Amino acid sequence: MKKTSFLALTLLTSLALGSASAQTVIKIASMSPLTGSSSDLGLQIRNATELAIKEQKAAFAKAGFDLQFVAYDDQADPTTGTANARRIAADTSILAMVGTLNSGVVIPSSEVLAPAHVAIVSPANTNPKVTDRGLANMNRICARDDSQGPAGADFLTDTIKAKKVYVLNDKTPYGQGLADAAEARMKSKGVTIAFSEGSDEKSDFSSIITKIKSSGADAIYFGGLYGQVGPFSKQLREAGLSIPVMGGDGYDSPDLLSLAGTGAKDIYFTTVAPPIAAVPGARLIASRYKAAYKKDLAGFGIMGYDSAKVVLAGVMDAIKQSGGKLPPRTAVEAAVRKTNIDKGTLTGAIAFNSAGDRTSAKMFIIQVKPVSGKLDFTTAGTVIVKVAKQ
Ligand code: ABU
Repeated sequence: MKKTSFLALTLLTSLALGSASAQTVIKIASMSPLTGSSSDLGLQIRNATELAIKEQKAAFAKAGFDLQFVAYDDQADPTTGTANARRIAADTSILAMVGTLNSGVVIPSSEVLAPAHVAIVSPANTNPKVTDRGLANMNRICARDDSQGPAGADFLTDTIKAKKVYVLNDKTPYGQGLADAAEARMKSKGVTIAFSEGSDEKSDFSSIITKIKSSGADAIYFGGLYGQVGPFSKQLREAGLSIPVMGGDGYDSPDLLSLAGTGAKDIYFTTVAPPIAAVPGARLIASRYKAAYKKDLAGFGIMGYDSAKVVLAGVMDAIKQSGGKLPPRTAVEAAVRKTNIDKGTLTGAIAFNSAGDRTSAKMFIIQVKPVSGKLDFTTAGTVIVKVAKQ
């Protein structure tokens, strides 16, 4: 190649690169456990957020922005979550975050992100305190445990006809709050609480099982996550106890079945994430998800996808309000709270009340039972939870 044409080519290449990098970068973060015992749910949130962001890269490029995704692993640990939150706050190109899975992580992390005005849309955090603190940046598209606990208690008393219930929780804000809400409802319906305790034990449940046996309980309510409840159920059945186990959305992973093995019988749970069969519009996204991540899209992936859609709509609105320029985080925070989407989401219309709670959220009651000779999740009921706009 002649020296002059080589120089011309170099110039053209750098001009092309220059124009690509001239686009202002907007980053959207996700935060969830990508490692550890609840990573199956955390990866659903991460991956589905990434998918929604990739789908909108072209629209943002047309508006003059290079839309990027950055994922943080909180390991379901509040200290790791708050350290991540400090990094997110310091990276001014991050305008909003989808996450987290664990209420015990999002509560302190959102307090770090609040003064930096980083908007958060949670697909999964159900503890009432998540939104009851009145933070302008904190929103969620899922129902709350003050609805979820009573719904589980109602199922246990009205459908399973439990009379004496042993209540357990995992000692996290989620598990404890959920179990407390269920227990209060059961007590109000005349159910005897055999015993109520918290345990963060992950592998050897023998002493708890001995106590359950001698209590004469006819059912268990366990507020916890599948990584703990799976091995607990396995050991419970191995010890010869066949009483029903009920809990909340923390059970909503296929890994519950593999961890519980043959013990995955008579397990019931409420969940704030829809089963894939309840979301007709999820087929296309589910096939994209499978192609990209070699796993099936599940409930918390659906919730992660919709959370990302809310965040992206808020950022785009804020860009428009800023005359096409990079909006300040405060504008994104305000636009996200004003969300009023009724198209393009998988879980239906999304709007928030003044506290950041979804004005109409759905819950599902799931039963583990054999389907085509194999234990699986089946839907036993649905509950709509409505909250006032203000
Ligand atoms: N609700 C999903 C699981 C956990 C949490 O809220 O902490």
